[in-house]
Amino acid sequence: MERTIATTTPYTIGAAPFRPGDEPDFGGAFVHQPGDFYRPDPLTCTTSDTKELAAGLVRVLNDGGEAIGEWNPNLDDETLIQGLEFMMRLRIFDDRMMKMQRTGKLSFYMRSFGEEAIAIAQTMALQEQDWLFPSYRQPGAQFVRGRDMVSMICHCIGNTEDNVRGRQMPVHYTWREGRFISISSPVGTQFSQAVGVAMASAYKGDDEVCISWLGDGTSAQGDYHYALNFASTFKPPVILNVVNNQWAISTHASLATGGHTFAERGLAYDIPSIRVDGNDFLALYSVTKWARERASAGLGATHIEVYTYRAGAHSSSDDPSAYRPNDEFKCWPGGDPVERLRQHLVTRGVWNDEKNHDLEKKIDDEVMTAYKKACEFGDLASGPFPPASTIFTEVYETVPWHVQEQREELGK
Ligand SMILES: Cc1ncc(C[n+]2csc(CCOP(=O)(O)OP(=O)(O)O)c2C)c(N)n1
Ligand SMILES: [Mg+2]
Repeated sequence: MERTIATTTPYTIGAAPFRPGDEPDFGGAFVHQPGDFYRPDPLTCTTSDTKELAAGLVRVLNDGGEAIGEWNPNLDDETLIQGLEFMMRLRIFDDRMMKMQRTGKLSFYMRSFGEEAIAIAQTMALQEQDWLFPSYRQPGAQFVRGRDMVSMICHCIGNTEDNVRGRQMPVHYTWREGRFISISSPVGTQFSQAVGVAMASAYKGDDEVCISWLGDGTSAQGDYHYALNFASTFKPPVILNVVNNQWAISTHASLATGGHTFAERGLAYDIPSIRVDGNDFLALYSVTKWARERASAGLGATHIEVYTYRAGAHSSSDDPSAYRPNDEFKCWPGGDPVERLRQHLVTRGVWNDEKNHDLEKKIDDEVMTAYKKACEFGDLASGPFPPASTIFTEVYETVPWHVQEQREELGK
């Protein structure tokens, strides 16, 4: 990094490369190009075989929209168009929900802007029986698993049809049927939970792989290390992703690494580790499929750094213009994940402006209709909301005496 934070130690601590007013310049392109890296056999690959993959960057889509190299997953047109539709749905959904937040119809919101490919490509590469342990930046996995949008919006409003009865912050989804584990506000807890469930899955002999995601900032939590430690020792079927989107609210990722890539940290735990372009749908799909194959064969965990850029604000409560140049995301060498897959489909001759326009319109209508339907079960301004009694229900199988006492005191 060019700039350093003043420190009393002789060490240099990384800082954000650009601040408001600076001209952001990431060098125009990534150093690593599609086709640069070999794809080791997932069934014989050792940790040391992945050293270069952990330091480098697996990419498939080149700047011309072509799929290049050994990591090309060779997906058919239908699967790719489905992936594009899921990503467009997430982006349109996010934009609409953000507008709802700004007009007082939601209390809080978090978008996946710029990171749409991650949860979508990775969940598409898994099997239905696999378990998802997401952070708040992977709601898109629910679209892949077919969650009803009305139910998602009811949760964000916290109305009577919210499946968690207003107990969680908006965007902290829970969806049992989709094996989408409840999102935790204290960041990082999902990593060790994923490893634990994967250990149980291996113990029972089930082919149920767990996947989890946490952010660059969150990887500084102990939870990250507990998870890698157990994953290293017990070799459960788990895929552990660090989504390096450059920012942890206003703290730059360089403060969390100390020079090496996030992926390289997995090597020290003897876990095969790969760094992948998080804006490249095909590369993400391919690396995740590779990791699943290892997990399913009983070969243990894979550690993945997903290299991307958080294009939007951290949340509806954040103003990034206070700590980074406004147009920094436009200079990101990874580009826009939705545009890149769209360009690939155009290059294959199966997509055009008209199809794109029609799909956008269809999704827009779908989101508006879902929002209106959700409001029939209560809106933020006037309710109705879940009854106060739900503070005491649906958490404990056997209600502890002190909670029972509180409930009686409230008279609900
Ligand atoms: C244990 C804990 N510490 C702090 C916070 C406040 N907090 C919420 S999100 C966040 C930043 C996380 O950044 P990162 O892990 O990079 O994920 P990103 O938001 O970039 O996806 C912080 C500090 C929290 N929710 N939980
Ligand atoms: Mg981050």
